[in-house]
Amino acid sequence: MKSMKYALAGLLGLASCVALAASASATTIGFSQVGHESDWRTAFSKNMQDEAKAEGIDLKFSDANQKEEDQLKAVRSFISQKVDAIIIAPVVVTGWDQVLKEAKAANIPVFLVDRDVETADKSLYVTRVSADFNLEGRLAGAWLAQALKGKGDIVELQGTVGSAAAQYRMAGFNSIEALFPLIKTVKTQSGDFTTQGGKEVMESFIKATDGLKGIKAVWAHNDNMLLGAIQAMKEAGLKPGKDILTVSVDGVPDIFRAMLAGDANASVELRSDIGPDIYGVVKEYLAGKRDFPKWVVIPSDLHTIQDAAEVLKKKGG
Ligand code: GYE
Repeated sequence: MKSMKYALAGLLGLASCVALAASASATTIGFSQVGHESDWRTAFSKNMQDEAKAEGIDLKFSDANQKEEDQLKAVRSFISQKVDAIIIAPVVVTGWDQVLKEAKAANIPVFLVDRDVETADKSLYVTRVSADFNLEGRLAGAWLAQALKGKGDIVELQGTVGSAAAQYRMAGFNSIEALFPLIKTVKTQSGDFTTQGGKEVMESFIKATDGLKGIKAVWAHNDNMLLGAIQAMKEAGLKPGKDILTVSVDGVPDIFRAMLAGDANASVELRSDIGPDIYGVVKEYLAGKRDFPKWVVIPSDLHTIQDAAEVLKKKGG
């Protein structure tokens, strides 16, 4: 009898050990990130990694260098590693159906962050957590229309061709521009969301327009391209922030520094500290919740020289 008791106690002990081990084994998440093309992206990657550590998540982080083929490879490797969930920030909107089907067949839930995908079957991902890029474009357009008093030619630096961030921001901005018959975008080209890209495109605009003759403003789909464009304009002896008004998106520390130096005018802030929002959704899903909106919207707002110092301080700069 006594030995039976011991055996039973031993068994119970073993069972609770197994249970403990299971609850202690970390959630494994694969995250396919766009790249490291901008200050916003780098800050977002850092936030995702720091937050994973803080929450005890085993994060498999993959930087795709702005190449969709690298993202597809990363997602397939996450599937073969049997991660608990996959998070994708897609470089471009097209080309995702097949790999999303493969994840579904492997019973691994997929979550989109930041950029969007175009897919015929929205059940291939759980939800998307991101800012409203179209609204960001509208906010930028509304500020600029007001600053230009409804009149003036402008040039545009587009983000990565085929990316949701570039497409939706452009559409939002254009919907506002369309309300003002005397505001016209006379030059537009992609600078691929990088500082260098923005600089080179602006140099070519300067050449093609005899030193931006008649141009009143520049609209850039992100701050880094604008920072490059500011360099190009200054090198050409122009005065960005004064003769050429500027508006862009992201709200990275350097754009507020540029505002304080008088070289930039306005930026729509895109939050980069959204790791907790994303992991929160993933964890709820893994705990059994199924009822999610198809889009969890992160708010964005516009900043100018009026609050540049304050915002920069908050960002630790
Ligand atoms: O604005 C830009 C980045 O997809 C919204 O990508 C994001 C954009 C962001 O590289 O800086």
